[in-house]
Amino acid sequence: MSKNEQPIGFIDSGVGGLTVLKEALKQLPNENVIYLGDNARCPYGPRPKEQILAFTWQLTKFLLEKNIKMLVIACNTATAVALDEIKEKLPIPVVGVILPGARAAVKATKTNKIGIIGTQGTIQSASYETALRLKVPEIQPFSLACPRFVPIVESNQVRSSVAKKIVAETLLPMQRAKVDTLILGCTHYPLLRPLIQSVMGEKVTLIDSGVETIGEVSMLLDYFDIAHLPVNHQPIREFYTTGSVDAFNQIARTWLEKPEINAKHIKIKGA
Ligand code: I24
Ligand code: DGL
Repeated sequence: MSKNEQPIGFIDSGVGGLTVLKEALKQLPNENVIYLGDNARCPYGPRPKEQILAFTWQLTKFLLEKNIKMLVIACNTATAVALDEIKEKLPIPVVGVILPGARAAVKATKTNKIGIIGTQGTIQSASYETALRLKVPEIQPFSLACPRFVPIVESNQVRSSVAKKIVAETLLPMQRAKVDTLILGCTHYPLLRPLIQSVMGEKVTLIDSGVETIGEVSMLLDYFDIAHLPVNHQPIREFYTTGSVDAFNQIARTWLEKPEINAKHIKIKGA
């Protein structure tokens, strides 16, 4: 076993990818990590494909210069649009959040009826549907864009009655589709999980793509023999944002329960 100290890189359109990073800190506490959030240009969900692809490349190039050993595209929208191209061109392993979620859903379903919710970009790309059908042709995927969910989370309203109403209304077609498994195909949706679960009913299995993704990262670290072994000192955790450092720090410190987080601002052309 080696002891690879190079960091794992995480990119996202903003702070949503911190749901994925939180899982990394839990499942892989020895790893050095670098997170880059494109807060200046968030959200990616409603943007055209070409733009999402160009932005994701810019984020990727920034982290490549930080000597990362693996790249996690922690954003569903960016994964849907850019994973294939980036994976093909990078010399290091690149992991997206879609395949691990699809794999977990295939494992969980008993009826082959799997629902997917995400941003407009993610749903339009049909990436989850393609991934599911390639694995098991019999799967009947049912996709639904939920453009109102990210704003609920970002306005701190997940516990409000308005949120309850919006989630119930939006998920009506999903309830009618009688899925037994539902993929939370957006970084923000784990924060709405209790609401989504109560609307869909306790019998529906919810799949958190972020959780599954880190399971896969963990497996790849072992497969390529590049995991970082436990050491006596604190691992390095670096945060970068293209937006406001104060706003980023506030959310990251609370969410990760790490008051010591001090993000750095970076300038990206066009951001
Ligand atoms: N959650 C998210 N984004 C926000 C937010 C939030 N404001 C409150 N909460 N704002 O995403 C987005 C716009 N900002 C981001 C920072 O830079 C400037 C622009 C979900 C985060 C998932 C980890 C609610 C909230 C919080 C603390 C922790 C978690 C959380 F205030 F959801
Ligand atoms: N991170 C995005 C995703 O997972 C959600 C926020 C956005 O639209 O940028 O799809």
